[in-house]
Amino acid sequence: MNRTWWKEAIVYQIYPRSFKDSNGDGVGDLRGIIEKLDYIKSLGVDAVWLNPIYKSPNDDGGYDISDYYSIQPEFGYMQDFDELLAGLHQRGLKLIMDLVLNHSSDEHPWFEESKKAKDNPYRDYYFWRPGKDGGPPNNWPSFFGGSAWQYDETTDEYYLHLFSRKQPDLNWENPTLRQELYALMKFWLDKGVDGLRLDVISAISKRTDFPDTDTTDFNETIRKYYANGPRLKQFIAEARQTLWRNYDVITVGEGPGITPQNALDYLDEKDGLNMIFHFGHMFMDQGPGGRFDPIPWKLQDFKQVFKTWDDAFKEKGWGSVFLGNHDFPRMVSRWGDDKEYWDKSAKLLITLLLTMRGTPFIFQGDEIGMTNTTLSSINQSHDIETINGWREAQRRGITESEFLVAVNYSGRDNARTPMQWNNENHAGFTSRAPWMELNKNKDSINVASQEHDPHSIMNYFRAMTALRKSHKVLTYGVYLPIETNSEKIFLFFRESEKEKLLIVLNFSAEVIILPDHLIPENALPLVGNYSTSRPASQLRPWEAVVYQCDKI
Ligand code: TEU
Ligand code: CA
Repeated sequence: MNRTWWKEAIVYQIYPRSFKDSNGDGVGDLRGIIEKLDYIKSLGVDAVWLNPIYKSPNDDGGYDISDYYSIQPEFGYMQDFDELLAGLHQRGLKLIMDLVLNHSSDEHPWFEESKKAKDNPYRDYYFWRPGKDGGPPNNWPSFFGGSAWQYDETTDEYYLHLFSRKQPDLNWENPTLRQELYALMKFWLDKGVDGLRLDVISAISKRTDFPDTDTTDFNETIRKYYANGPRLKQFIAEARQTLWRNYDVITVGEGPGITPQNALDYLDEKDGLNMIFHFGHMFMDQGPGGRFDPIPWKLQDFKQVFKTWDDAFKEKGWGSVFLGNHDFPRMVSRWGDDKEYWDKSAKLLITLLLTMRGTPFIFQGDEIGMTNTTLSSINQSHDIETINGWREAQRRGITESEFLVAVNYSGRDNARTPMQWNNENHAGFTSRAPWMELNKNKDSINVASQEHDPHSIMNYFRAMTALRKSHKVLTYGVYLPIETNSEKIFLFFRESEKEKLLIVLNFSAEVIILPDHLIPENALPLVGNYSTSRPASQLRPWEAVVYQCDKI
């Protein structure tokens, strides 16, 4: 397997609006990130993935872009971006930009033209269709509730928006539009960015006959109707051949609906992406109704996802590993225990993330164990998915307190509360009223309180990034899960010709006695989340240990 920086990198995801405010307007900005470059470097990460920073009405957290060539005014100016990129590169850090090419904002000039008339030159930059039987052209639901079609009376037709009404889908069938997209990507690549995270790339090829979906299971509808369209491979290959191959840039495709069976179609060495984000584990606690229909998840299924996807990329291709991001609840609250075993389970999840095969992505704040927040009313939410979801829930007679239980478990606001830097006002995120309320635990969970504590989650994260760097087996070694039908423990080896590490994770609050033979006699513990020793075969609550095993 050829060695490359992006397979060896640990990536830190920054949601700019909530990272650091430098000018006291309560909104995070680029200069705030510049202030924190040494902090980011100190974590032992190698690259930053920046969520969208382009001009946007902010209907969906910046994923509704109205000008791909300019910076969101609240975030700063283009020279701030140039300084940020230079600052990252000076520190040996790379930058992965987030580009949203499946849809634009409805305030983008392209759409403002397109909606004017059926014969407007920009009409086919988007998907317009006449209604059917007095309603939308088909029964596709939007990710954000309601129909995926919006009627526009100017031309008496509907336009497609898989996401919000303010995010009309771009028509990649139109070669002129594709050339415009390549031009805007070229603008950023010429600035020297090192990677592109391609938002919802799996949906850019539409089934232009727009058949009705035959299932009420939303994630199945994504897989069968929105993702993996007929020309997806062709569009990716064209972008690669036309543009990306001329730059030393990596492309990470966000692929809801991409399956282990078809993932390699999109990761072709010559014509494909470099890696994808898959969502195998990300919907396992969502029922047929999607995000606000939470169901319990099983550790067996969780473990199976890692095995299934590692098998998919055993010979070819490359995956990313993430346990949380700006679209999902905080990893310690979702997969760990953010109450009694907050410290141990946060460290255990960091251990899993940094010993698994695939490029690890850590979301801002997860390195200090930030947890879910608690909204006490829907109007505290800033997320269109939650706000629209509430409108749908009301129609089904669900009360606000019932809906808030689902929102506080799986809503996206959980991950978007401002970063907690210290225990000063607004946790040092801003000097004035923040755009979004901070988590109430900001005084006990913050960077400053962990910086000098050798046993803090943050310093455990630093130890784990150092471990991953000093043991190449964690990057290039094979992943060998130890099959147990346990709902409590997750065990696996990472092995190369030279090294063999055993990772032991207790995903429970119980003391687990492991079968004696399981941990090799001479296994040497390298890192663990308990600072005291114990009999090797006894795993304490939420205990994580990385052992060095002899290569026999
Ligand atoms: O998310 C697309 C996606 O993968 C959805 O499943 C995602 O989980 C979203 O929250 C809907 O449930 C990308 C971005 O990461 C997300 O922030 C945007 O809202 C979305 O695309 C539209 O651009
Ligand atoms: Ca600001």
